[in-house]
Amino acid sequence: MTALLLNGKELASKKREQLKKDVEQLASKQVVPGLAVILVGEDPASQTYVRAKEKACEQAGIHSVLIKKPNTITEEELLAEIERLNHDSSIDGILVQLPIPEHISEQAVIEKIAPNKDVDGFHPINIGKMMTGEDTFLPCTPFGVVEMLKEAEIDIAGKHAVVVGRSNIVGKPVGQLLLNENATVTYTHSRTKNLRELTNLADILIVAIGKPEFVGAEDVKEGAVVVDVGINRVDGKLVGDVDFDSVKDKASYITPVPGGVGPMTITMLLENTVLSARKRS
Ligand code: NAP
Ligand code: L37
Repeated sequence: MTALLLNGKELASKKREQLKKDVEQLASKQVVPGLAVILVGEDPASQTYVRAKEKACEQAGIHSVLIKKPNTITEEELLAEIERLNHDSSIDGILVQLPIPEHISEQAVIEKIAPNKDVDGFHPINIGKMMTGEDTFLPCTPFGVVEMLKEAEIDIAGKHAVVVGRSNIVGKPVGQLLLNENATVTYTHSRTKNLRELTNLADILIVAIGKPEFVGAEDVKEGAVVVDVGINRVDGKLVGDVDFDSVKDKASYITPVPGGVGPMTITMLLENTVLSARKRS
């Protein structure tokens, strides 16, 4: 079998066209969605993603401000910046690009963001709402993954989804969203003993570990849907956590890297920002 491509880049661009129209409609009501992105330090990957987010906002007509802070910023200063944005009526969404320097508490930063501006969906209140299936901001990467599956009309209900990786930003929430869609979910991680047996049971396999081409054809069930969240730079080239060339002959659907989940992550951020602006009171 040769897998069909889950083309994130294409879906992202279709969604961004629609967003542009939504933003125009809001503008006729004098509402311009605003996103503030805070970048601390000089991490090259984060710089690339933040730049891509700025550009995407610009194309969609979303007002965006990039706030760059040096590595030496104190936690107190960063929290004060967030507090200022919480009260800025031109800002509907606040995103602090992770990772942040070790001397600053990630949890303190996330909890400082007003839940109604938390377009990353990382605030404990929003995580709680996601778990109970209440309407809330969904974390961008997991949200993008589910949107790709839905666009391809892949049935999730009743399927066995195996998630490799349990980070707060990808693995845990993507498993929760698939559970909300009535999948049976298995989480795996670095302490899992029979990892490759478990991945072989997956109807839907989500891989988010950050290990280049970790999952090969032998780890995948014939006909499985394979979503590769990983982004690794190897010899100047981007590769996922899945060995695309071998797995594509066994899977029914597969996401490429680049051009898969990455562009969807950015698009769902824009969607969350527009959603937040719509709820502005
Ligand atoms: P992370 O915070 O580093 O977490 C990695 C997870 O993978 C951890 O749960 C870890 O287990 C698990 N893991 C590591 N090695 C493993 C192994 N050999 N076997 C099984 N599990 C293993 O990473 P992340 O932030 O979730 O990101 C994962 C990947 O996705 C990275 O490549 C990142 O660049 C990419 N990413 C892409 C997007 C996108 O939009 N496409 C967005 C975010 C991240 P423990 O918990 O036991 O340590
Ligand atoms: N929302 N996203 C949010 N909050 C965070 O705190 N760290 C983080 C986060 N992660 C993130 O933005 N990841 C991400 C990863 C990849 C892309 C975008 C965002 C992306 O566009 N990837 C392209 C290739 C980009 C490149 O050339 O490097 C792709 O096609 O996959």
